[in-house]
Amino acid sequence: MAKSMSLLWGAGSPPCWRVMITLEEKKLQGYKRKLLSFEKGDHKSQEVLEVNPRGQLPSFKHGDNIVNDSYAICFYLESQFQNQGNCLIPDAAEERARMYQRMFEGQTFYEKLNNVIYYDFFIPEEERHDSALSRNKEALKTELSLWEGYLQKSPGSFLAGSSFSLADVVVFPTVAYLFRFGLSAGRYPKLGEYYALLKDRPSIRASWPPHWLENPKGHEALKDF
Ligand SMILES: N[C@@H](CCC(=O)N[C@@H](CS)C(=O)NCC(=O)O)C(=O)O
Repeated sequence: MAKSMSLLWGAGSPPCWRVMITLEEKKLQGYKRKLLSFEKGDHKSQEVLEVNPRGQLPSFKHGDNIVNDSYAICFYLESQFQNQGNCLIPDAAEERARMYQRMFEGQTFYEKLNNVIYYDFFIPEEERHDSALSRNKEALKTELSLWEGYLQKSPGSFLAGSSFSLADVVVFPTVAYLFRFGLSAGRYPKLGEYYALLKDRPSIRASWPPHWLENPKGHEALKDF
């Protein structure tokens, strides 16, 4: 089954990482995958554009079915392979509600993080303002308090509750980036515990960004948060 799947991916891309975690959780190892370089502009190549006209990664095919958005791929794989590997959508309505809520809030979390750590990358030099970056930092701090609170109130160790779910699949890469960029587990203890619990989960280990393995030392942009 996995042999009819192909994934075009980029190292360190959180959307790609979500898909790779899901493929591992659903025991779909053995899918075809090709690592492309953002630096070389591979994501705008004909090979990608044929699958994904947005020229973005991930780009994913299962047989003739094309699904490119990371959330869509995660839902697609979970529904097509419901009885294979780990079930990633909880049965209980209470946990399921929390899973959907945290998944979609996870997009805001990801955006607020990018607005800080990739500010210089996304904003042309002549449009950059210290005041804008400070505002983005304040917005990320507010976001961090929210997630710290969610984990504190969760009835289990995971975002939806007692079991690992699609909420963890999509949000974990954001949390991993926070710590890669120097977030203090002392100041955000619940996020620190969550990161420590999940980082060695087999699906996450197996899909860890290869350049992070080669260079375990991260950055310091969030050191003083
Ligand atoms: N909503 C998409 C976003 C995918 C995305 O933004 N991919 C980035 C890499 S992390 C990309 O390909 N960026 C290159 C570009 O937009 O030109 C998803 O979640 O899959």
